[in-house]
Amino acid sequence: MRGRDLFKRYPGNPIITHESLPYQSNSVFNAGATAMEGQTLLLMRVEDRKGMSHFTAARSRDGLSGWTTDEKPTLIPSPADHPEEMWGIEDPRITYLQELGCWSVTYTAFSQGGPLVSLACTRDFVKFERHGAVLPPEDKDAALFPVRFKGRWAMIHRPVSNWPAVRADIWICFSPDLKHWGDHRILIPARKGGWWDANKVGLSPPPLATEEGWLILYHGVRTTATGSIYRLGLALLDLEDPCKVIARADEWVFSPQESYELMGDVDKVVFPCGWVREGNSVRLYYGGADKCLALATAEVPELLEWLKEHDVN
Ligand code: BMA
Repeated sequence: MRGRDLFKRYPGNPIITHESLPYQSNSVFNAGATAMEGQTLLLMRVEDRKGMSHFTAARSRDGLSGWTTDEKPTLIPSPADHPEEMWGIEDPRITYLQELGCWSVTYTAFSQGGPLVSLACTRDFVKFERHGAVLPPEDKDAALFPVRFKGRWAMIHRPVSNWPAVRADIWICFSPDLKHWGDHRILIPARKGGWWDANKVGLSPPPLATEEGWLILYHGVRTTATGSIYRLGLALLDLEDPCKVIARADEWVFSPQESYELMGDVDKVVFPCGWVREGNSVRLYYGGADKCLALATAEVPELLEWLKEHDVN
């Protein structure tokens, strides 16, 4: 099977642009996604014309078209009681926590000290209960698993280190209460040298439960003479012990190709923050070049089969 066939772009892409929002903005991209009351809900990152981001919800019956967007921003930065949100909130990832009957939203808060991981919970995507900053800067690309492991919640995140040179690996940590996080360890390291995912990787959408393990879609950032290229790769974690990486593919599976991915506010970027499974299919929602929102679909069994063929873990 050829990697380029795994994710199929929706012919109506881009599905949402800043021109289609009910109020003026600079861009709409990097949306979290979930199924809710028979609809697909996107929590979209909207960048305003001051440069700061907030979230606005959009809903669709089939998850493909007919999107209706909240008339006003759904969640705005609240620097008065959360100073870490002074320069905006970005890149939400949504996980439904059945045990608590709510959705967690992990997002990047752009603080004075740099980007960090914040957490909020919601039951309706109207009211949000903030848990505040859960991991200090620089840290991004965080998402919760939907279940506890041996009594503890688990979160994937992506701190940045400058040792021995700047590098960014995917980490995992655990918490008894969603507030205090510990047992930090590297989960998926960036590769080195000439690899497409050398030096900087990060989780894209939250881990997806499959029959064979937690499916991980992550981004790898390649630095070139003309800038970065954001591409996507696959890995698989053990269902019982998410610290165990069962497989990791060698090649990327999705890369900027269409004009709305190649050209925007940041060129050559595909950046998903959400996917929704329906039967064997998955709908992947991704930001195109930090400007618009696009959709691609894939078959989960095909992703798992391809991952096995390409495993170099
Ligand atoms: C990352 C994040 C994303 C963005 C990407 C490309 O660091 O900030 O929000 O889409 O860079 O610019």
